[in-house]
Amino acid sequence: MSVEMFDLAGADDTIRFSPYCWRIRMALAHKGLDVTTVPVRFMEKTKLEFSGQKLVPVIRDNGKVVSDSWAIAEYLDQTYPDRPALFPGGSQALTSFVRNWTQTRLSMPLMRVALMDIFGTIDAGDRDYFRTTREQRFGKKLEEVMAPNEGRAAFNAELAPVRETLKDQPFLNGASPAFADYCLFGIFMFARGVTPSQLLDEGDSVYAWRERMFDLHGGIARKAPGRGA
Ligand SMILES: N[C@@H](CCC(=O)N[C@@H](CS)C(=O)NCC(=O)O)C(=O)O
Repeated sequence: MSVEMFDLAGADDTIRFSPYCWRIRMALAHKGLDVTTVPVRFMEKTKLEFSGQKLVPVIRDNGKVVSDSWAIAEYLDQTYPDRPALFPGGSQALTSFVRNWTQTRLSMPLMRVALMDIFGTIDAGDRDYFRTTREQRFGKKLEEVMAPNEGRAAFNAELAPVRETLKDQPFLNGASPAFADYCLFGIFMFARGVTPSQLLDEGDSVYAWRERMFDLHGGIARKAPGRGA
């Protein structure tokens, strides 16, 4: 039986752009588990009522319901210990650093590049909710958050330690990918889902890593519909 995964969707519900959901799409593929995704738009939270909270991703696996991407990754390693590990060799604590670093340092520069692209990607019925909640969060109008050139430069500056690391090894986890890679990759899949803006230069070690990530697990990420590269 396949794992059911509730996943944030745009107006075109083949576009899945949540960075947290992409972490889990990749994690499920890493574990070799079949998945059936259920698209959820912002105004369709009733679909999540069974989980007792309002955010995606949520998975249902053999009747077990788990929400929150980090809790899901832990659940998958605990439940499927004989399959490739998401936290190999006791790497969970350091992976937590990668998770928090992506969220605290990369999200905001990316918003400056792509916030209005998200607005253009989501369903018309989601736009009032999105504008209200995000303007509360950012303390300004969506349009005032935008500063694409500065955002792209800041995003690339933040990637400096990743860039250095990936000059010496193919994945953040080392010779093969693990959840640390998926935490960062989710950010790029979010960008690919919503924006045609190019974030990386071709000669960049991060660009080469992202290409390797696109190709993992039968190329599920490369095949996913999106508005960008
Ligand atoms: N800590 C949660 C965060 C999940 C989260 O923020 N999900 C966003 C999508 S990227 C969401 O469901 N947003 C719905 C909303 O803002 O109403 C995780 O790691 O799963």
